[in-house]
Amino acid sequence: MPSCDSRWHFYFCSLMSRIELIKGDITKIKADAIVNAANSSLMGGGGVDGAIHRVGGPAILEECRKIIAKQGSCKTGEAVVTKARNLPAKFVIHTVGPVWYNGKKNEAALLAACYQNSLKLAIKHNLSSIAFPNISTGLYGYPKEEAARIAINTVKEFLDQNDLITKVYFVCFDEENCQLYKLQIQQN
Ligand code: AR6
Repeated sequence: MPSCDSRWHFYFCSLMSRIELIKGDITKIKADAIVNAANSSLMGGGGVDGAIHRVGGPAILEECRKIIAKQGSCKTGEAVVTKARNLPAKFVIHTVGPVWYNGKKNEAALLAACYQNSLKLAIKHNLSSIAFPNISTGLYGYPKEEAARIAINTVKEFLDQNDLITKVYFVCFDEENCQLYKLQIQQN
């Protein structure tokens, strides 16, 4: 199996040229928005959530606090937006992935909703590039191969019907996810 380069580009048909796979740290990505794999409290945590708040600075948490005060918790599958503060991106879209319960709690639809709602929010804010981490595949325990399939198919379907998003980056932190995404993208 070929190994992942640090930055891996895929250019296939015109649709796939809008999708790019990157191996690395999402906090370094200069997109209009990066997506955070948050929890319903939006009060930060470990994994990519911890990294985004650490690099972005405390103003992101402050903005999250205001959102929660206004609307209550962010439910699984939903998404909200804050500024990205000290990050190179312009905005952070915080979405809450499903915890994996052996597929018994509607996890697949909830995971797809994370990608759909994040993309919808990007369009609502006139953003044209967005970077996703591998939502739910860390602490929340979603099987990585299935999560990659859902992520790619959901994004592809969305891009098919929306021209406003010109670039979607899938940012894989670990080699296993990177290989899985590579295979899935090649199969499309
Ligand atoms: N850049 C990109 N991807 C990353 C980074 C990074 N800097 N760090 C980790 N990942 P996780 P979840 C990958 O656990 O499963 C938090 O505590 C990681 O390798 O961050 O949705 C929240 O507050 C994995 O593939 O998110 C929630 O409580 C992927 O990001 C909970 O974890 C997701 O792993 C959410 O769990």
